[in-house]
Amino acid sequence: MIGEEYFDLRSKLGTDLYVLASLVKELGGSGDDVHILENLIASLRDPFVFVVVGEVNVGKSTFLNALFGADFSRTGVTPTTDRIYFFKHGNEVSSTTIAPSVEEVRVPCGFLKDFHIVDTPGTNSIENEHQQITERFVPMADLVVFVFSAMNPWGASAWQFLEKVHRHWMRNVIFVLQQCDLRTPEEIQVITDYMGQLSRQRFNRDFPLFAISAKKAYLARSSGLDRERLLAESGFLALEAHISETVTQSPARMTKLGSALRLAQHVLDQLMHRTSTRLEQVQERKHLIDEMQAEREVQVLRTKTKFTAALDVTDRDYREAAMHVVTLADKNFSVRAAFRAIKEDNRLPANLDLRIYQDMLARSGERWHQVASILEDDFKRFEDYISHHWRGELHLTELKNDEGEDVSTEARLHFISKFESAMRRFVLGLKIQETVEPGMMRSRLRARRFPWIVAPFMPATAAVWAILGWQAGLIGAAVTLLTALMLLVILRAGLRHTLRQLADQFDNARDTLRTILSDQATEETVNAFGIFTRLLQPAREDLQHEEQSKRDVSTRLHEVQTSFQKLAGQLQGHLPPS
Ligand SMILES: Nc1nc2c(ncn2[C@@H]2O[C@H](COP(=O)(O)OP(=O)(O)OP(=O)(O)O)[C@@H](O)[C@H]2O)c(=O)[nH]1
Ligand SMILES: [Mg+2]
Repeated sequence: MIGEEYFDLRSKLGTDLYVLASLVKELGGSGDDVHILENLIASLRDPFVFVVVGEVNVGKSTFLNALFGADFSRTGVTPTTDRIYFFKHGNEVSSTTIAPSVEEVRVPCGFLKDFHIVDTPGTNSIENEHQQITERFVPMADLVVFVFSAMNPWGASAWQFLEKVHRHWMRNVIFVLQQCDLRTPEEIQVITDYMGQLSRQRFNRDFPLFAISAKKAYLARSSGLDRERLLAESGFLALEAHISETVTQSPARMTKLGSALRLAQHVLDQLMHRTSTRLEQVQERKHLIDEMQAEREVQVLRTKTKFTAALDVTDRDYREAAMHVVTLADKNFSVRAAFRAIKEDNRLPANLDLRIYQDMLARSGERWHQVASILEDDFKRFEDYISHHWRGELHLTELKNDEGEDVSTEARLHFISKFESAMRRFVLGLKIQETVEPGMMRSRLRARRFPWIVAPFMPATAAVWAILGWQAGLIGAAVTLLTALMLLVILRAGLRHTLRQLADQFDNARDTLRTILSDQATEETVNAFGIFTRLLQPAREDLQHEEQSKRDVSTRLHEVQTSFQKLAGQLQGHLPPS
């Protein structure tokens, strides 16, 4: 293929530019960068322009068809190219007159995407088109092919035409001696020698000259029979090699690739810089969140430690309250009270648990309100710490509840209500009533039985007194008294025992109270500070996600970078010395 090396470089660069542009877009980069890259991609597509000139019927159109292996230009024995044909790529064949005697023809031929071909009528046919060709097409041409026929290479019009070409553009001119199959190699040698001599005389320079047979080349390409031999004989291989070199060595094109690469490299550098800066930021942010999480845990411990004093004081308060209740109970637990209770059936000490609950609230309530305020203050301070470190990126509006109340205040109120219910739970857990009731019932039963046991002794004593005399009567009275006394002692011992049980119960529950309150306070603190985890965790996950995607992008950018370096190396050999 003609210009394979150039097209290979160009297509690699095009792919890299495309990848880079999509990365810029993906990263939401600047529209300018995307625009630059898209323009670069479009500019790479600039096709090569070949202009073919020569006298009528020398085989210009046949030469073009053979060169590109396609029948896109009409050929024939009579003059067929009657105007300037500008061949470009199109999805279907179409033809538009773009200027008097200039026709733009669109043909669905792949190579026309890279090459625009200008086929011209014979220089000896219509004079007024010469100007158009020299002024309009030659300056835009990468290659101007002068075709001569081996049958008559000396037609004056082609040579005259060449004189009209500005010297500047002559460097793009090559000579093609066509239809060489109609002459012997010796004749061709004579002709080419003379053509060289002539061009040196008239233009003071040599033009690259190729003796070819488009007919044979076309046959080789189209039929495939005896392909190698036909192609070798056609002289096309040397010509194609020269054109390839012209294309690949085209300083303008290579410089263009080079500057496209440089511009793209600049965009890439910026993108890489931005990506790595952002990656660093993201990692920093992630680290910061981890630090804040750790700090949050420490803060929870710190806040919890502040409860110890309150727990100690509450323990003391509890002992006092318990003592008070035991004293209170003591009055109800007297023998007299037991006897009084016979009449009034439900004379258990009323609601001892409610009393101790209220007593505890009265003694320690204020202290725990203070603890709740400590929690609120610590929470606010931590909120400040987070806002400060997170520089407003975290949406602390979330730290309001549905009613728009501060979460810290909510935490305080919640703490207080939870403290009260913990107390209630504890007091219920004491099961005072259950401890006291059996003993009370027993003593009441004993009190109730007392008269029934003691009463029969009285008439018995009286009878003994009457029958056996006063001595026996006295003994009977003593027995009665002793029995009554014994019963009272038993009754009192039972009551003491119950009271002791109650006191022990209170004492044993001290640890439970401490545990319940400590657990409750810990739970409230952990819950309150838990909101920061709920706030930080999604942010951390987002960052984690972004970190991963930035790493992926970075890898892809490095791939483009590597490819750019390779391209730069390849281009180096083709760039004109600066
Ligand atoms: N033997 C031989 N004949 C050729 C060769 N190339 C072209 N011809 C013939 O020469 C004639 C003219 O060919 P074209 O390609 O139409 O020539 P042209 O220069 O485009 O002609 P115009 O467009 O009229 O100026 C045709 O009959 C071709 O078959 C060749 O290499 N060898
Ligand atoms: Mg023609």
